Amino acid sequence: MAVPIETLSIFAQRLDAAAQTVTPIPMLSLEQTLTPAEGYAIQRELITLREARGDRVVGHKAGLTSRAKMKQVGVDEPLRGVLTAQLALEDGGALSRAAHIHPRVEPELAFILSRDLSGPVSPVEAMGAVGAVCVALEVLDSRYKDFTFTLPDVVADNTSAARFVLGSERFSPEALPPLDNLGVVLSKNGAPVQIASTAAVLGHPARALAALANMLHAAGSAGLSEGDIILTGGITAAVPMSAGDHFELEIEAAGRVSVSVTD
Ligand code: OOG
Ligand code: MG
Repeated sequence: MAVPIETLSIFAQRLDAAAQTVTPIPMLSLEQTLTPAEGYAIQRELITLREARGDRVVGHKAGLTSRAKMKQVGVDEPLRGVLTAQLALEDGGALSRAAHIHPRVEPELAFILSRDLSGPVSPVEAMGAVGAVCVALEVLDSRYKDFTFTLPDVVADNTSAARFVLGSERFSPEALPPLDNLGVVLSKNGAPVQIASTAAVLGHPARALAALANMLHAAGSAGLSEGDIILTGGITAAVPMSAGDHFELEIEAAGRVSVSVTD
């Protein structure tokens, strides 16, 4: 039997409160079996709660688009989440450790769309909607205890989205080498902690963008819009963040971005 809409709304409020009070909660699926579609309904409700506080949607994220990420969290299908204005941090900015439950950071390639994009689309068609490319650090902070969840749980929690930092340099896709094999180095306190290639993201990050547009289409949701910021998914497993840490990401030809962690 389908979960009543009131229950989905209570779950969204619970996740919202967990983030606001920096207090982890037990997985929702321990209390109630949820389908992926119900997870997305809770996610939508969670975004509505944020919008009611003056936040606004600025883009979308694809998640679990690399083997390294799927393996890290034990969920093996790509997911989608929503990026809002209040999640954005400036390049070189500071993240408060105390404002997060158990933050982790991961390296990503980001796209900014120069036109609307709706599924079904191929990766080549999707790439045609990309106006700019930049590097990005995504900070994840699962609202669930021990950073443990099932697919519907993590979808409900807006795919653990907490903050994102875009590199200040933007490149037109034509100005860059092919995006299917760019070197990636994530450093912590000056030493590399993750070294990889953009190939890890479904062979080419454009596939993650197409998958995102196609997931939205399959769900009957609105497509992507001109100006949207798109995170194409963690290229490596995410790294825990502690107060005092400084993280820097460099992707070959696509620039750098950094974030520091304060108490
Ligand atoms: C889920 C979010 C996944 C990505 O880029 O793979 C994600 C998680 O790891 O908590 O953002
Ligand atoms: Mg991510």
